[in-house]
Amino acid sequence: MPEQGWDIIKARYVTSAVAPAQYPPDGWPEAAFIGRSNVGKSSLINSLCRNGRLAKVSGSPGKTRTVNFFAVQAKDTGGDAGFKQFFLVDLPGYGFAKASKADKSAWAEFIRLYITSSRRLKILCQLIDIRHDLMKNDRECYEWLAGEGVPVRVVLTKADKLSAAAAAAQKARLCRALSLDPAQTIVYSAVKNTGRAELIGNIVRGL
Ligand SMILES: Nc1nc2c(ncn2[C@@H]2O[C@H](COP(=O)(O)OP(=O)(O)OP(=O)(O)O)[C@@H](O)[C@H]2O)c(=O)[nH]1
Ligand SMILES: [Mg+2]
Repeated sequence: MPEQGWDIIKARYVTSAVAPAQYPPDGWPEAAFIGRSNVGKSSLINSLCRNGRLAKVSGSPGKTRTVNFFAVQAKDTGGDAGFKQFFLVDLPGYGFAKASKADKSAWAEFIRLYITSSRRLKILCQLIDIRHDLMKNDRECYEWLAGEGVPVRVVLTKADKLSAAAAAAQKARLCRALSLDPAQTIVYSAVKNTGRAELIGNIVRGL
C-alpha cells in the first residue's frame, strides 16, 4: 500500500450494459479502459482494485463483450482529502483477429455510443502492449479518442514481460510514435502492480 497518495480501498462489480439505458444511474464520475483485445484491461482493473476475481480475465482475446461498471472507493492515505467514489469501466477490446468486418464496425459503434452518451466519463485510459511497436489500430484508436474531448491517458501494459532497459526503450519508441510526453505515460504490470499508485493518482486527479 502506498504510504502517501490515493489508494483504492473498496471495489465491487455493479452491472454489465449493452445499451445506455442500462448504465448505472448513480452520478459518480467514470474512468474507462480501452485497448486491443488481450492487452490486459480487465487484469489492470483487478490490479487497481487488488481483487483478482473482479473483472473476468482470459488468455484468449474477445473475453469482455459488454460495458462493465465497477464502483470503487479511493482514500487519500497521506493527506486530508478524504474519500472519492467513482466507476472503473471495462470496455470490450478492439482488433480481435477473428472478428468479422461487421463485428468490428458494431464494436466501434458500441464504444462510440458509450463515449458520447456517458456524461460522467472523465478520463479514458488507452492500454497498449509495451512489447510491440505501435499497431495501426492503436494509432487509429488514439487519434479517434483524442478527438472526442475526453482526456486520454496512455498506459503501457505487461511491463513485467520485458527487462527494465527494454521497457524503457519501448516506452520511448511508443511515446515518439504517438507524440506523447513520457512523463504523462504510465508503464504498468498487472502481475507486479507496477504503476498502480501512479495510475490511481492520475485517475483520481482527473475525476
Ligand atoms: N505477464 C502479464 N500478463 C498479463 C498482464 N495483464 C494481463 N495479462 C494476461 O493477458 C491476458 C489477457 O488479459 P485480459 O485482462 O483478459 O485482457 P483484456 O484486455 O481484458 O482482453 P479482452 O477482454 O478480450 O478485450 C491474460 O492471460 C492475462 O493474464 C500483465 O501485466 N503481465
Ligand atoms: Mg477484458
